[in-house]
Amino acid sequence: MEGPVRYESHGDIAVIRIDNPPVNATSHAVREGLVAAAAHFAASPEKVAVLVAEGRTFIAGADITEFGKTPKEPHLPDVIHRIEASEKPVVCVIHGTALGGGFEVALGCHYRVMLKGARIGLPEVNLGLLPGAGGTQRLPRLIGIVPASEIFTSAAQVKAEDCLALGIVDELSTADPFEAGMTFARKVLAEGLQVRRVSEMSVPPTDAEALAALKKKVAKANPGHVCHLRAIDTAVEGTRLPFAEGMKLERAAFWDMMQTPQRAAMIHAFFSERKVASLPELKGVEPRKLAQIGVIGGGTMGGGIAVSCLLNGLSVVLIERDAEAVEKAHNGIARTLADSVKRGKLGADARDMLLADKLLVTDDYARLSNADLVIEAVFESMEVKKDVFTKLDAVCKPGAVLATNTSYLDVDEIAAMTKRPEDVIGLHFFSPAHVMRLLEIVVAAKTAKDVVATGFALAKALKKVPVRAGVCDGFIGNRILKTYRTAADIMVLEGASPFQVDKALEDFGFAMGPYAVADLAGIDIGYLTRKRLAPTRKPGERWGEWGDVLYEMGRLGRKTGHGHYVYDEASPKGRPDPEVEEIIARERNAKGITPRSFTDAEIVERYMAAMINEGAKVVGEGIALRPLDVDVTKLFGYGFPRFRGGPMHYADAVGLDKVLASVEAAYQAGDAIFEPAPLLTKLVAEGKTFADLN
Ligand code: T1G
Repeated sequence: MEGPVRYESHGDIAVIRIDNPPVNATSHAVREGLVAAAAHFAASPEKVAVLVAEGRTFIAGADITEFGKTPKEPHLPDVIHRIEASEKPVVCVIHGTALGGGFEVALGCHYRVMLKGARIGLPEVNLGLLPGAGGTQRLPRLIGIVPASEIFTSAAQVKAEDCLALGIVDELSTADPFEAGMTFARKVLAEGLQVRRVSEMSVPPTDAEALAALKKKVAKANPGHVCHLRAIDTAVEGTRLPFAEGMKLERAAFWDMMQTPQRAAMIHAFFSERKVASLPELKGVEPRKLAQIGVIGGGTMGGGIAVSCLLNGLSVVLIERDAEAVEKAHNGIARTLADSVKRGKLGADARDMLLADKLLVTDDYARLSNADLVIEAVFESMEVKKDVFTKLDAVCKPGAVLATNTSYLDVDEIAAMTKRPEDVIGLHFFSPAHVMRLLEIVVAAKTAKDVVATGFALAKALKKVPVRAGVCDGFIGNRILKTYRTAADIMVLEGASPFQVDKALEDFGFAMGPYAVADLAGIDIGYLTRKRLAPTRKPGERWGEWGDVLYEMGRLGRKTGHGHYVYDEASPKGRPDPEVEEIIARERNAKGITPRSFTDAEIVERYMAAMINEGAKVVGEGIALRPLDVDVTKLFGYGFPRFRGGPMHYADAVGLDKVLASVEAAYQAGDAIFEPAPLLTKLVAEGKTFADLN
């Protein structure tokens, strides 16, 4: 047989081998090949078949590059039905990550062998979908509706040991996939095992309370999403029907989800996350070696960066200014690692090894002499950074990469402080640095290409999502944040309550509204930013100053238990403080503003107009390479709702002409932040979309 599916005869055992790199996705050719192989097996003398895949993983799912195109037969559910309908047993071998349609193929086989270290999962909800090839109908029959629903609504990957315990697989193996399959096939022959179809099994009893509790938890964890609850309902209703009817119900539900804007947005997010990590300009550029990392500053950011490096196999030399700060930094890192142990993310022995062998915290800069890359994470002051980079220039070996974690300062100016500007780059982590996946890689004018490649290699090593950024105040994320935060302040000055603004944006899907974020980050951060930006403000520009009043009152947000919200035992998540409304009313009064009411829809429209317009400026100025880089930045660093795909994808969905109209309407008041972006105006004039630039 030609193509990505081959058929081999090994005596009484047939081996059906899938070879469709990079992840054996069930492309049209694979589906056709599987149908042909099943027919060949039925007509051949072999008594048992082994289904196995080449490369690093069993089937990793349906081929998502085919999504959005007209589906071609044979459809995956029909392919799986052909395999399951075989009169002779089919054994599949799971290695790597059998996800989505890949796991569904495995469920259609009669026996399942799994390699230790392998994982299964049904991550369709991460794409705005639900399992569409029998996952909602077979898995519940195998392990029950509630355990199955937990798997396909969490998109979690389930370890081999747990799969064996749950009864999802029959055996674990440490052999290679082919050997593991052959061994089990010989067992089938020796014991005369017959076909065992999951579709013919009856569903184990469902605990109604557990199901209700799961639905409540899923709805709370995925506000605004439709696919999670639809998946559970499909499993509950479908498995009450004869299997074939249940499959029809699942198919209908799957195609409903396929049509949703959420599916388009989440597929966009999926592919964009991969596109940002592979820059054409870096093709063939060899990154520099990365074994030992230096970190300057052991505070929240420096400590988090050190932990991220330690958890990903890199050794760390962390510099603090004196013995007391050294001890404090070391204890902070130890506490964070202890937390990882408590949450089961790290073994206690591994933690001890990291602290003993992979981490050195010292006040001696000379210990950086062998560092391959050093990340400075000290106070956001150009003077302090100048001192640090002058020292680094003196002690670091030739070829060491010198990185700054600054969140807005001029990386060109920092590079100019050294004799090696070509080795200087910005690596902007987001707090907490060992959790947040976004890493802005800020490329200065003189940064060498292999230093950029090294930044991307570090991102991969740390499992971060890297976005290339140019040099400007705030790079991509914080520059856009400044704009839509100002837009929110203007609406509050004009009459909206900050609490209404937060609620409207949380209903839109943001993890938190801007004022809850301000309380979390610290009102002092906002205060210092406003002071820093004040000289750059254009005449007549408006922005909120009540934050300065809160700052002067010592109300710094969560860390003091009081900011825009009051945080105490009664309301740990914070309750609106009516006194903030009085403070804002006084500011409106002093500025001669007569307050007006806002609808939630207007709040969202204006807020998003500001975000999209600034995003268009950032792309137009080349600070971000493409609109999708802005989307990824907001998705992975700022809690933008994934089911809306990012601000630029959302803008295309709304229609750029409508967005431009919102921007122009807001600009009537003369606020510079709403000056229409040239790129946005150009795309509307040409009838194009941001997607055309991706
Ligand atoms: N289809 C096509 N290409 C895929 C793919 C897929 N499902 N998954 C990955 N790729 C490409 C990816 O774009 C990249 O390409 C390369 O493989 C390596 O990926 C009917 C409808 C499997 C855990 O959601 O989670 O089945 O950039 O960089 O970090 O019910 O890829 O190299 O050219 O991510 O080692 C369900 C999604 C689909 C799995 C590997 N399946 N993929 O991670 O490599 S919907 C998924 C992943 C479905 C059924 C429904 C990960 C991975 P390139 P990578 P990785």
